[in-house]
Amino acid sequence: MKTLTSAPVTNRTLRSLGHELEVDEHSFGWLEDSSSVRNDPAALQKRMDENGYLYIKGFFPREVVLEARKVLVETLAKDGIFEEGKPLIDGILKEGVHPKFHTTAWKNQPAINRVVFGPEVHQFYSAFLGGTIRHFDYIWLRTMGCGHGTPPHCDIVYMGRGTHRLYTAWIPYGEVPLEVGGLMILEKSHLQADRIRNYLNSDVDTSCTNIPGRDGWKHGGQLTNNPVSLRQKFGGRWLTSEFQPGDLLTFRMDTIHGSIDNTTQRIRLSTDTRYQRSDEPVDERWVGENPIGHGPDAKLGRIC
Ligand SMILES: O=C(O)CCC(=O)C(=O)O
Ligand SMILES: [Fe+2]
Repeated sequence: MKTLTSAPVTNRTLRSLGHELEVDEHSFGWLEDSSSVRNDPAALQKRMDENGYLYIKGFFPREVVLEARKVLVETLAKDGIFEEGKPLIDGILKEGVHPKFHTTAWKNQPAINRVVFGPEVHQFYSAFLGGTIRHFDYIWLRTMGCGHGTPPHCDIVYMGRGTHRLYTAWIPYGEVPLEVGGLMILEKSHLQADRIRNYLNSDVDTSCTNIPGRDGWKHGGQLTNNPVSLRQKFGGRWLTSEFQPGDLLTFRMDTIHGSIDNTTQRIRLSTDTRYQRSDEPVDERWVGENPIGHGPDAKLGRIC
């Protein structure tokens, strides 16, 4: 008997954390582009409620994002991570160099601030949230080399001490085809938040002071290290895109996301930044000139 199999969405083999992603149409798909409604706050709200994310292709002027890429690769080049003799702008990493984050290269960079705190973002979130907005000062700069992507997680566990009406903006600096490993979102996962309520209520900077041997920090923030079994459990598809400079992907604090492994020597440069209404409480770990972040001053002990 002939078995019915659904068509693959891509012919590429994709992995996340080393696990081969199922790429049939029930398991994998493309993010929906909302650029046609980018100036319609009611439509944006409705889509955010339904999908847990908004993907807006061509949100920023391309040249503004490419200027930020130039500044970033020039700054990162000082660490000696790029192969010599190749155009710097291509960001070709030396063999054996596997960076993931950079904690300082984003600081005091007008070209990056122009993107992440510029007029497009400001206008967008003000309209979307219906009031004056503010951002976290900390900028998460990802410099992903060949190797594993980011484990599935929800952002709230890293930044939940203020309002939960907080949105992440994920912004690629350059093309991110599938093999370079962009962000992926687990379809409608925010609608299953009740299944992971304990996880969503946790805070990576809290430790259990009453349990001997567990007075280290509770967890690294990931939901799992297996994006494939997670999807099988939750249903829905892993959604991603072949990202272009200028694209914006914004999502909720309880939307499950992770990223695809980079199988190339090309650096995947992206930032993630956060926005909220300014009349709502803010998570103090991420504001100010030198945010304390997950450093020792952020740690809270509690009785578990
Ligand atoms: O870029 C990545 O791999 C992860 C990004 C992320 O977790 C975020 O934007 O919140
Ligand atoms: Fe995240």
